[in-house]
Amino acid sequence: MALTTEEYQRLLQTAKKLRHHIVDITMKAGGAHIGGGLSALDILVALYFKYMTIDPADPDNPDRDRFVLSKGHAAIAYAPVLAERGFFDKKLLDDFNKFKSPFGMHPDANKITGCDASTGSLGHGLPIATGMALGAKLQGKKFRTYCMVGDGELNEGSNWEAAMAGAHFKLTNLTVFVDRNMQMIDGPVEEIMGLEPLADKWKAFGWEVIEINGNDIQQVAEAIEKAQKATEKPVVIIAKTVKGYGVDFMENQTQWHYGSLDSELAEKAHKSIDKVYATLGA
Ligand SMILES: Cc1ncc(C[n+]2csc(CCOP(=O)(O)OP(=O)(O)O)c2C)c(N)n1
Repeated sequence: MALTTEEYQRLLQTAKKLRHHIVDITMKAGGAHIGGGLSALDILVALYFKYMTIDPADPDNPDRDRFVLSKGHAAIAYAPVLAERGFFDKKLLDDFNKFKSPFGMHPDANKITGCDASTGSLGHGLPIATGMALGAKLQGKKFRTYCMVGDGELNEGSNWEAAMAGAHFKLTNLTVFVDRNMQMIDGPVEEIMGLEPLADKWKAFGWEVIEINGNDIQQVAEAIEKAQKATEKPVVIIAKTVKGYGVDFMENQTQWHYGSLDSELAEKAHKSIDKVYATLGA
């Protein structure tokens, strides 16, 4: 096991707290991409609360690890993670996506402390992360770059150009997560533009592939530790997740790609989250 019982409990509690926060901000904002935010959250928690070398007091340190949220619409999960990690006051998120707020529906690195890349136009984050990792290698820097792409996002050809480059330049300092929640904006990924056999595709592009349950923090932790030891090939972690994870009426529902909550629905969402974490012992 990568995580001790105490670490696992700490990360579970953090994820639970953040899921409640995401529901609250979505309600206040009048809507957000909550389904893909909730599927991605456990990976963000493992990275930001255990594995990334970062310092909220020194957010621009050139030697810090980098993270690129290529599926930028999941800012509804990413911004609360940065706040919880101490990069800025979480009260600022009460105005998420409001006029003049630094927090729009997609993250802007020029406005958000701790955010390494502006994203939202799908297909651009992995090329950016690949450049960051190549830059580190050329400069002999030790920092690692992590990137998360959506599975629907892999419809964008630019990802595959970056995948070729990552393998060509042997970027073992780059780790990619595919949030394999099987859903995209307008339906199931395999119906809209099928990706299978996805693991074989990445392998053919020269990557080492790890497949996990991406909502199980222990499995996420184990995969990250394995990826950190890569010496030959860059590593992609295909993380099977559930879109809307933790909120029963959102899970695997296409219509919850983007949705809004009134107070009654938010209450139901909070109850569902508590139920899930009760079964996990948190
Ligand atoms: C270039 C581009 N085209 C279209 C969109 C609109 N869009 C936003 S989210 C999304 C679906 C992405 O699916 P996926 O990557 O699977 O996201 P997830 O289900 O994890 O939220 C689309 C098409 C966009 N943001 N950028």
